[in-house]
Amino acid sequence: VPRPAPITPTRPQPKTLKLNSQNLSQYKNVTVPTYQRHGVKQGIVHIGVGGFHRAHLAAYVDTLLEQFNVQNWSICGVDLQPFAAPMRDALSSQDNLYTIIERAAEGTSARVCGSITDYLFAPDSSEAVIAKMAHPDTHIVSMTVTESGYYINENTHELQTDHPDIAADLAGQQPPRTAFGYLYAALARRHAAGLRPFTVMSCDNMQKNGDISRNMLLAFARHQNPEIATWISENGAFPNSMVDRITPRTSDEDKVNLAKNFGVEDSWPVVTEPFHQWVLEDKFVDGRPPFEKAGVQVVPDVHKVEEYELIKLRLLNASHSAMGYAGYLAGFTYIHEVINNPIFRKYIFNMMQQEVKPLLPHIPGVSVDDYCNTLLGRFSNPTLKDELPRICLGGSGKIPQFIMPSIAEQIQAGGPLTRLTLCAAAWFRYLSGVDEQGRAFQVDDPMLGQLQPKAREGGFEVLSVESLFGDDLRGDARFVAELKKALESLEKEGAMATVAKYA
Ligand code: CS2
Repeated sequence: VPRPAPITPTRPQPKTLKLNSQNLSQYKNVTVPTYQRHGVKQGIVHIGVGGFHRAHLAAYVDTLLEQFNVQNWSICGVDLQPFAAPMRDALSSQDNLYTIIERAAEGTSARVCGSITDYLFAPDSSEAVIAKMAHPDTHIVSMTVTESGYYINENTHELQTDHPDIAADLAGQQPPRTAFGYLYAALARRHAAGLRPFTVMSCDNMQKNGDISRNMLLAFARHQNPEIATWISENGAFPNSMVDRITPRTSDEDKVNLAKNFGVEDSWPVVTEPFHQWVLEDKFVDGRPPFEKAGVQVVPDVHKVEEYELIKLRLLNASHSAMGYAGYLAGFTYIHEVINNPIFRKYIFNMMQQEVKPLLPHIPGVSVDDYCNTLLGRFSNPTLKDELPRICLGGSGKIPQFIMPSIAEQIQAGGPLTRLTLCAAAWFRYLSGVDEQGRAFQVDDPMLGQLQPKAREGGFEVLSVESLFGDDLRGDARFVAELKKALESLEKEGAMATVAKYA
């Protein structure tokens, strides 16, 4: 995604203007969309208009609209959960425009993104959302609903049909609660209307995110109507992808600085790093934008996508988790502070090099060592201010994805796994919601009700949760012993001393 040269103005701009279509031409030092936003059809409906979507897919589509004049591919944003009401309010007050603030160590640049041209909020009208997805102009439904939005049992790899949200959707309660409830309702409508299915494009951080979307949706559909399940299975498409761009939570200070330095009054800008990457399997059933023109690595070979996914999830996201839980317990606030601490830096570097790297595939032209060094640079970016609570939230969707598969493979290989195990132990300890000074803090996790009591009994019992951890882990004596040891050390010596011992 091309960007303007970084500018950090030394003098405040004379006036600030509220972000909306009319004011666009008046901003200085800000890249703005010059394409006609109105005539463009919304070929993409995207579920989950959080920071990541707005810094990633929406930014790539904005480039296509601005530079390549694509006509049928703007985005209709959708949020499903009531907690997203502030996003609805922010976008609707500024013609669905928002600013992407790109922060590098060398300076900051700002770009207004125009690719979201409509927005629907399911709690206002679930029917409007289903009708939009079922509309013939919709060719792709993409989603970032977080790892836990897939309701996958990490042990059996099946849909958690007994989860209250899925059970409610399967029973037809209205409005639907899950993405699958909406996808199914819209696809059933397309089936009845004689249309093709849309492509379901997951943009979540999961190994085989397309395959998981497919398997979960088909399981859901089979419970509803096997004929529709077969139709989706035979005619639908679920590309796998590796998505990457570190996107911290937007703070009030970010908004103030945007107004002060760039003159843009935006009620919800998004802050991100210059780096971005997207490797996408070329598997679409009803057309797609020419993503490659905007720099997306569109590849025909699913194995290539899987290799990139493995490298990214098990190095970047695993390192984030390893810095997040232990770093929080050790009293840090931001990722760059953790990685700039020599003990943590050594721990993360050695976890990547010694425990993860030997398990990774070799992609010609991609050096894992360079990849790790780039990661250390990205983590160290002091201007990003990526807060640990963002990294720590939803661990039940992260640890089983980012950490446990490497541990399971090291169990098989008889290889080193202590640093990875410390990361899992730190999460178990973190789940207790009590810090090392005995102060309570809030843990944000959809499974907290089930996990916290176990975490408070010393932590080890968290491993007994069958929907998260496989018998291969529970049944391995070496891993079990290492986990107990790490938990004990965290309890007795604290996170900092334990990381120093394990580094
Ligand atoms: C982070 C990711 O939430 C997390 O655990 O690791 O959000 C990470 O910032 C992105 O995957 C970067 O692409």
